[in-house]
Amino acid sequence: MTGLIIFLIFLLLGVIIVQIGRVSELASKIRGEEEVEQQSTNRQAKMLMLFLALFLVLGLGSAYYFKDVMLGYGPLVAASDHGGDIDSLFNWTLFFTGIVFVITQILLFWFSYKYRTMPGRKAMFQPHNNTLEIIWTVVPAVVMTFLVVNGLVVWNEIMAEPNGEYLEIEATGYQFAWDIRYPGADNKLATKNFRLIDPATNPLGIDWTDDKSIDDVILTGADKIVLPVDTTVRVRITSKDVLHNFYLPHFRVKMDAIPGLPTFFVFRPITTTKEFRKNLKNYPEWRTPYDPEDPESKERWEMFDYELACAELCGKSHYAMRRIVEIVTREEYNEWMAEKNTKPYYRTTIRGTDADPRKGELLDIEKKNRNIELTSEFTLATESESLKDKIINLKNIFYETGSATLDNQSQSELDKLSQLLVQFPSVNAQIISHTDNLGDADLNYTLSESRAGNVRQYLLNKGINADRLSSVGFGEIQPIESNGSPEARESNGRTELRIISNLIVKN
Ligand SMILES: [Cu+2]
Repeated sequence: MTGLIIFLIFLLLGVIIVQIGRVSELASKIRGEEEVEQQSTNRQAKMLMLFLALFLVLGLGSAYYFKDVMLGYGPLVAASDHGGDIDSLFNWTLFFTGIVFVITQILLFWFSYKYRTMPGRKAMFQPHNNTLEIIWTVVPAVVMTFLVVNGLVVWNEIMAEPNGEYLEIEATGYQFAWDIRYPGADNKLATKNFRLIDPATNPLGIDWTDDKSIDDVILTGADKIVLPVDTTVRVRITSKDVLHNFYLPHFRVKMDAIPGLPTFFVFRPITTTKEFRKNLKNYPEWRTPYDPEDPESKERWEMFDYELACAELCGKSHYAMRRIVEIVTREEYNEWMAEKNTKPYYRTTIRGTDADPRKGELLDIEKKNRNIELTSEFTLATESESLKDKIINLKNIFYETGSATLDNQSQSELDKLSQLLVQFPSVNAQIISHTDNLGDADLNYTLSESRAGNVRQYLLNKGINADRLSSVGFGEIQPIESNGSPEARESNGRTELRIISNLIVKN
């Protein structure tokens, strides 16, 4: 109904305008052409002046009225260190171009009013004027130089490589999301190679043979990007398919993500999400319900989040690249990161699978962790009365297939074991070897005997007294699991250490 009424109003307005036109046409015929033309010129000149006044007042007024929803004015102050510099650059540019804009508009309309057609008035012919040429060349040149030089200074400051400590993360854009990579405990991102990209197992093409890759953490999907306040952050920005743009509006960070051409941005967040919300609360328009339909819903300032947007129209789901960014205190960040660090991508998704180029190889971190574990198992075995605790499964002792020869991978475990035996001189122990049930039982028995013997010999070579260490092989008769699967057989073929006596020497 409202629509129909509005339509009718416009229709009637149209009819009125056409009718007025006809009336003035008739009037002109009666009064004579020239006089009518002069009247119309005068009227148009006055209307233009009115338009100028309205245009300037309404235009500048609405810009002022809506300033609070624009970045850099009102509550949306920059939340990064360099953001203020960028905002002030914009303000200076706005200041100069604003002055020029207002002056030229006024002159444009004023001239068309003042020099309108009049009876007997002739146009002046002015082919050249040196003074004018100099003025309108020098003034813009000076202003432009000021703006450009200032802009370059700010740009060079922002784009400088960080000195001192910084956190480096990586953002890889693709249709239609970002993969965000954190460096993990070592604070270093591993190298990448696009030839290693595999959509299923290695979407970023990370080189798993690079030690730095072991602890890299990848945030995918809707995981929010958490960053610590007052910390320099360097973002490596890349893309896998088309142009994207890494845009953090509240931090005045904006950089293209270009396939094949890595870019970066350095910035330092200075306001946590919580602080920013608190500031928004001071503005009445932010204290309205977040959901206008539901007056009970939270207020807008409470629901505010920093965001990462893609600022390059990259395809039909371009909007879906939005991600929430949360700035937290150092302590909160450390807590969040510690939780993420327990699930690095390599160790949760790649380790031990066919996609793992280091499958079957012990990593340094694994050796280190195993050494800690072995030490506590050994200590427990010397203190505990329970038979179960006294037997330690030496999980990182490996032999060549079907042979008693020790594999090189066993070295770390054996060396730690010899250290422990030196450290606990009162401990006597026995090396026990078991096999799975594949092949001939007698041969398995002999194999286990010589395997246990080889382990013992290794430890003796390390200087352990022969009286303290015996060895025995049980072949396949003591499985810990039924030999149904390859995994079960693998755990049955094992080497154990049994603590036999712990002679406490009293002085
Ligand atoms: Cu995009």
